[in-house]
Amino acid sequence: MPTERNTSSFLSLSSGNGRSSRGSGTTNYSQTEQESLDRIRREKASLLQEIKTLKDEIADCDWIIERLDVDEDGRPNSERQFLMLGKKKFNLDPKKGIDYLVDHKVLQFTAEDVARFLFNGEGLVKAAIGDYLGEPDAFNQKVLEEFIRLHTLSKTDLVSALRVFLWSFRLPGEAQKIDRMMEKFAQHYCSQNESVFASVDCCYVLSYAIIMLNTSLHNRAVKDKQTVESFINMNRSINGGGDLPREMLVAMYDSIKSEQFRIPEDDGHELVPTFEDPDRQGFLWKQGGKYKTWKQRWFVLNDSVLYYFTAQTDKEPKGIIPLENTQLREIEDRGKPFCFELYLPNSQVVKACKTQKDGKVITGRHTTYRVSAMSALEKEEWMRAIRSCTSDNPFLGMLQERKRKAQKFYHGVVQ
Ligand code: 4IP
Repeated sequence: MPTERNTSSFLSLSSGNGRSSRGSGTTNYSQTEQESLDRIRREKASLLQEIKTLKDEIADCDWIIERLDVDEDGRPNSERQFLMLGKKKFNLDPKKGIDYLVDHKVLQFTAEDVARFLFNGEGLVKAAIGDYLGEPDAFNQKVLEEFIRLHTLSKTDLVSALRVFLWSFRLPGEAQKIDRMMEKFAQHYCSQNESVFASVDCCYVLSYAIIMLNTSLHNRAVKDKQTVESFINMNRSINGGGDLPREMLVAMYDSIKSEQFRIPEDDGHELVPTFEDPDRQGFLWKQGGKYKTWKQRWFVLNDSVLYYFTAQTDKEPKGIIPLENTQLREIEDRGKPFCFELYLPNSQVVKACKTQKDGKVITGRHTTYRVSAMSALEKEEWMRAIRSCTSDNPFLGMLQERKRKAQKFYHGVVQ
């Protein structure tokens, strides 16, 4: 609050009228100053009165609203309040939230009603929706089916359908859960677009390929961007043993290239991890392919791809090894301790590429990528991190299985 002295100095600045002399210790105002001061005091008092009246009115309204919404013990009493509280509970613990809403008769305990609530989604955390839909419990699974059914996908191309579907909740991180959701999505898509794919497996595999393509094209850290030809090759024979129309795959590629998927990121599960936060990085010794010399290289494991660099600060990797189909084993080597290696069955060449000194990119020549860690512990940690990206990974394993099924469908069913 301004003191009288403050007010008077304000007056002296603002009025600029003639003023009386000021004695030391007491303040004398001119008549004009005094009149202004009185007027301001009156205005201030009137404003304070107005503020008080408004505050009282607001308090009255609050009181009325509260009385309307709570019972005499002060507990929420209206559907609106139950709904608000239920949503808050759902975001912290989805099952408890649904139970609360059912107990308070905001929701019926039917898969349809719960699915509609999740599909509407207002005020709900998308990760919590994903967690609830991913639960293996029979009721949750029924809700998942109803939830997916609420998406109208007919006459929608697969990329657009995935854009809508993957935005309605956050995919959980667990392989089995992702598998269940993508399976039901593919079933629903195929039931609404009957003649597009030869099988649900084809739709499932292609959906996953599209998600991977999105990562490849839009994750700045992925240097080796997937080309339209490699996208087409990747999806060879998945349509009941035959190929999908080239124009369809090209259109999908172009759509993803021009507009990346929006994926909800409101929790810690990363469907699309970034290179800034790799799964693991550090120095390892790597044995050469043709000449078995050992070179110390900086390795980065990110998004199921192992990169190696000559120096830690290098921007361009020297080599890139996608891990999807590789296998991993511990190995003894006479030259180096703490060894393990990536390999393929039947001594096939491991899919990889590397940049030569002249800058030319060529395919790798290794039948095994043998590396040596700096300690037993580092070896263990590297192996654990790599194993989660290789074919030992349950989701990638499931995807491979699905791909095999999609490719065999024609021979198995039609012939
Ligand atoms: C080289 O040996 C290096 O070990 C290379 O590693 C390796 O390439 C070569 O394998 C291997 O012959 P020398 O340097 O003694 O010639 P780096 O590229 O890390 O320097 P990659 O990258 O494939 O391991 P081949 O298979 O390219 O010959």
